[in-house]
Amino acid sequence: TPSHRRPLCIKARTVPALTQDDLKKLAADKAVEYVKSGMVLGLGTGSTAAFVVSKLGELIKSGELTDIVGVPTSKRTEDQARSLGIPLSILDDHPRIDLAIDGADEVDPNLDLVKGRGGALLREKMVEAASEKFVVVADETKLVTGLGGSGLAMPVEVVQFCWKYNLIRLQELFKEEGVEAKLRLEGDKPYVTDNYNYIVDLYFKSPIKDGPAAGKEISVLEGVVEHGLFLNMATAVIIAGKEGVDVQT
Ligand code: ABF
Repeated sequence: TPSHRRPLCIKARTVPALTQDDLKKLAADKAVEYVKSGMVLGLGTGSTAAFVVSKLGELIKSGELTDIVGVPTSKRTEDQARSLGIPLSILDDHPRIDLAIDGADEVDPNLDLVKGRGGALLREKMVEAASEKFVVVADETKLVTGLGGSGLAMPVEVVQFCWKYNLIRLQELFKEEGVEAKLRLEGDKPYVTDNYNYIVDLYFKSPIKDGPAAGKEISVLEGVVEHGLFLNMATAVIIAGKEGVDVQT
């Protein structure tokens, strides 16, 4: 058969499916577009935020971003940023942050968040509350219709002193919802935060009905340091999914 008469057979190119890490990186790259030279940046914690920090490191190294100061939200992030040559500071010296970029564990339709499964909730909340803009980066697996309803932990950082007493008080607080409270462990020892506290993880059976009320009730308990409900804090959420990157504000 002459070649022009042969049936045309176009082999479909198989595009490899995006992995969860690819999605996290897509969200991170999009968030870094918000960064301008001269900014003081809150540097988040977790695997998605780590992609942000590494991209920032690249841009600073190449000279595309200059005069950046990073305020890290954990010792892990501090180590990563330092290894990439990102100039660092703390809230004491930079109490006003232009933009914080961080991951989340759950994102609801109001852009309210559960954070802290990575254990850095206290520093994250301090830094993000001090930020003029707070951009969240996440892949689509983090989207929920109601906070706490994923069956995964809502963390509460508590002082080590009489942690069991506080664990029971937290469980009592949400007795009607049938919440189970568990001390977070690392191996067979309690997990210790960067601030030398423990974490009590709360497992809700259904979404938290009134987030602000729950947050207040938790916060007033003596010995509670911080909780993982980040309400009314996010300026924008960048969600990467198989269909593309979506920015919600
Ligand atoms: C931080 O890292 C935390 O608030 C949250 O717990 C966690 C999310 O991690 P990852 O991006 O690895 O899912 O943002």
